[in-house]
Amino acid sequence: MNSSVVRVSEEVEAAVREGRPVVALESTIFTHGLPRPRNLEVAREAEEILRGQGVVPATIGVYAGTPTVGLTPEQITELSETDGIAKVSLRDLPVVSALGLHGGTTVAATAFLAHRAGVKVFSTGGLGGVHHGASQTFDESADMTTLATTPVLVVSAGVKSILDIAATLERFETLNIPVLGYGTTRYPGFYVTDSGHEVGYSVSTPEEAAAVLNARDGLGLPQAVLLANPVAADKQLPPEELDAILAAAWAEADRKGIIGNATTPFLLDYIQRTTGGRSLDVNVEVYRGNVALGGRVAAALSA
Ligand code: PSU
Ligand code: MN
Repeated sequence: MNSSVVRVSEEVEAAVREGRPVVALESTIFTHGLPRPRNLEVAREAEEILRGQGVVPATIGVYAGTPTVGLTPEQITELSETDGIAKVSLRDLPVVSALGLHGGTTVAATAFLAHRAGVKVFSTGGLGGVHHGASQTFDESADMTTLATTPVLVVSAGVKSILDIAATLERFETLNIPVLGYGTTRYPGFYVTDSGHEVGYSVSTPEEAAAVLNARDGLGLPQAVLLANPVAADKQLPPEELDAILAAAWAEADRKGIIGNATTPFLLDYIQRTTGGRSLDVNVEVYRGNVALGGRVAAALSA
C-alpha cells in the first residue's frame, strides 16, 4: 500500500502513535448534509467539543485530491463554502484523488481513511442504509458494506426514517456488524429517540463500548462496531409530524426522478426546508451528542 496517497496531520499522527484519544469526523455532513452557514459552525463546534474533552479531532475529507485525516481549519472552511464539491464514498476516492478534486467523505470513505490512519473511533450524525424500494432499485448505502470490513467504532444516532430501518438492521446482521444501543435496547431513529425497532445489545458506559471494541480486536474480526446513541426524548422531532414529512419527501424525490447518491442529500434538504429548520436544530443536537460520546469512548480506549 502506498501510504503517501493519504495525508495524516502531524497532530493526529502523534496522538495515534502515543495512544492518546482521537475521534474521526466525516465531511459530507458539512459539504452536503447541512446548509450554509450552519454547516461550518457545526464542523467547528464538533472539533471544539472534542478538544474540550482533551481529545484530538480528526476531521476527514479530500482537499485538492489529497485524502486528508486532520483537515486544517482553513481547509474545513474552504470545503464548507465551495460549491459543487464531490460527495465521496469509497468508490469515488481514487477518482477524486487522481483528478485533484475537493470532496466531502461519507461514512464509508471516512471510516476507511480513519482506519488507515490508526484512528479507532468515529462520530457521525446518521448512517447510510437501505433505501425504501431497494428490492427494486438496489439503492443501499455503501456505508454498510464498507463497515463490514472496516474495524472502527462508529457513534451515530441510528439511521433516519428516510431509509428502510428494518431492512437496514437486517443487513447489519447479515454483514456481521454488531449494533449496541447506548443506554437502550431500542434502535434510535435519528430525529426520534425510538425508531420502533429493537437492537440486540445495550451498553451503558463508554468503558463497556471500549471493551467490545477491544474484544473484537482480540478476536481479529474486521467489522465496525456501531454504537447507537438516541437523542433525548424532549429534544426529538414529534414522531407523528415526521411521518407526514417523510411521505412527502419520498413523493417529491420520486416526482423529480432523484436517484443514486443524490437521494440522501435531497431527502435531508427537503426535510430541513419543510420543518422550517427545526429538523436542523435536532440534527445539530444529535451530532453534538454523538461527538461527545465518541470522545468519551476514545478516552476510555486510551485509559
Ligand atoms: N445520513 C444522515 N446525514 C448525512 C448522511 C447520511 O442522516 O449527512 C450522509 C453520510 O455522509 C452518509 C451518506 O455516509 O450520507 C450516505 O449516502 P448514500 O446513501 O448515498 O450512501
Ligand atoms: Mn445510494
